[in-house]
Amino acid sequence: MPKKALITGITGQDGSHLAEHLLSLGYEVHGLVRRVALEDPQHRFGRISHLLDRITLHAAGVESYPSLFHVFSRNDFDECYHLAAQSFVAESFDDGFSTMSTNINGTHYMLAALRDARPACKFYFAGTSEMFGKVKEMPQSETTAFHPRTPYGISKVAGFELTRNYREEFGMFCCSGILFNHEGPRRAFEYVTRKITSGAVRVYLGQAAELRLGNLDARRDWGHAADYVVAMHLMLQQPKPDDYVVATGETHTVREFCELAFAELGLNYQDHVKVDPLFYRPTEVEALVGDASKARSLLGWRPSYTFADIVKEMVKADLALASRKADPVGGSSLR
Ligand code: NDP
Ligand code: GDR
Repeated sequence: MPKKALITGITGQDGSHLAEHLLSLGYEVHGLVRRVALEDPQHRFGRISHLLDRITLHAAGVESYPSLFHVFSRNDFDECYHLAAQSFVAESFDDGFSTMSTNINGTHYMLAALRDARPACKFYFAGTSEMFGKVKEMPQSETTAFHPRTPYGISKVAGFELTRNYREEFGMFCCSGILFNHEGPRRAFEYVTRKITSGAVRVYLGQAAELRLGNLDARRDWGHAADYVVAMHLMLQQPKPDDYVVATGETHTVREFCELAFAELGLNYQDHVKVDPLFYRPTEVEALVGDASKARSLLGWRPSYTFADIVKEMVKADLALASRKADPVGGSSLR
């Protein structure tokens, strides 16, 4: 019998990579989507359109216990990957309440519905390096104290604690991945990496003269989403549930990302990137770098993409996208 997995947030960057990975391992893959997505598949299913005939979708709201209970009571999932979240940090400053509601209540309802309907189902929570925020040490590991600096980070700390509590209080197999930034050509346009690669391509094609960004000195530990979903799956295959940092151990500035991306197109970023205070955050997470030794030794996980590989792949993909459409790569004015 193939294992049955449910992915919430299957329409997102990670959900689409995870669905591919689990299908390649022989899983029966199910996804939870908003009803509105089912009504507008052309726009909402862009990242999973190539998988639609191999997966089963269920319409449910992560903020509705009854709709989750309904799905869980009719399907005996072995594993559940809870990825659905309001994941754009800048948006969380503008609307902290809806970020908290989706990310905290959504996680709580998922856990409660699983406990009531499928307590044996293993659960993965999408934790994040944003929980470290104003970092207490370099690099950050599973033992580093949290100090979130954004409503998003706070919501994820709450989700992390709920997940740990369901493990301890109800004995459920609940794990959190503390994943550092991970990217790729499926990243949405408002995140800085995709904003840079799509923006550089627009400049290269003469569709834009400049690219406006915020803090170029912020440092992130950037990996590739295709590598990181492998770690999510490995966490749920261990004898005991636990939490793991997933990171490359390298840190780079936004400026370095710009330098490589523009250079890939034969351009100098200094001629085109303009700093705009609009894109600064009220409280910034200045520098992140993860220590993934636990994932390396217990899960046998390691990243396969280098920083340079990721930048190259994203620029190449945006260039290919631009050649398929007239003005395809968007351009984001969002913070
Ligand atoms: P995306 O933003 O690409 O995907 C988010 C997913 O969540 C989408 O499928 C979206 O559905 C769904 N979603 C958002 N709001 C709701 C809601 N109110 N109800 C139901 N579904 C909702 O994120 P990623 O794939 O990049 O990230 C996956 C998870 O991992 C998130 O929880 C994120 O916070 C976390 N994470 C991501 C990291 C990264 O670097 N990518 C690092 C660490 C953690 P729809 O398409 O309908 O909008
Ligand atoms: P982040 O990703 O906040 O780390 O969250 P993002 O790419 O949005 O920002 C990274 C860094 O770049 C700086 N920056 C800008 N960011 C954006 N979006 N737009 C700009 O114009 C810009 N200029 C500079 C930011 O200030 C920041 O320091 C991502 C998300 O995927 C989260 O869901 C996830 O939890 C974390 O990564 C780990």
